[in-house]
Amino acid sequence: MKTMKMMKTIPALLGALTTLILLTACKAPQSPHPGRTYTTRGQVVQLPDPAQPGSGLYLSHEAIDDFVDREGKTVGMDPMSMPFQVAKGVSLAGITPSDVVEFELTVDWQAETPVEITRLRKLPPGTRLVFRAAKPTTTKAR
Ligand SMILES: [Cu+2]
Repeated sequence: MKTMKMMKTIPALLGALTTLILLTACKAPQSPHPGRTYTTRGQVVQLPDPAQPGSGLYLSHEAIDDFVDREGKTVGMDPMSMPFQVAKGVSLAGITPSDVVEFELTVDWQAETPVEITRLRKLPPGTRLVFRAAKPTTTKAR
């Protein structure tokens, strides 16, 4: 009779243990994950459309060599034209399409808005951009 009781207890214990392991595994990636910032340049393609909240600022940006992806791998980002969310407090006053800007991108994959522009300034007219492919700076073997 004692053995029978043990047989019932073991699956219950295993279940509890599995739950504990799963919880621990899920917690791990949430370790302190400070946002990374990148400074790059780009040309304004299109300003955010006030009629479409979240439409973003379209920029044709230069390569970001040290761009780190969601998995923490330095993959770099090639030059491309893409929309960016602009953080509250960053003014786009006086910015018009075709302007060349330098901007700071803050990337925090845990944040509600993972990628956003946190600083932007207009560069002198005639500033030439270089659209070469990204050269990921640290290629860690995995
Ligand atoms: Cu991009």
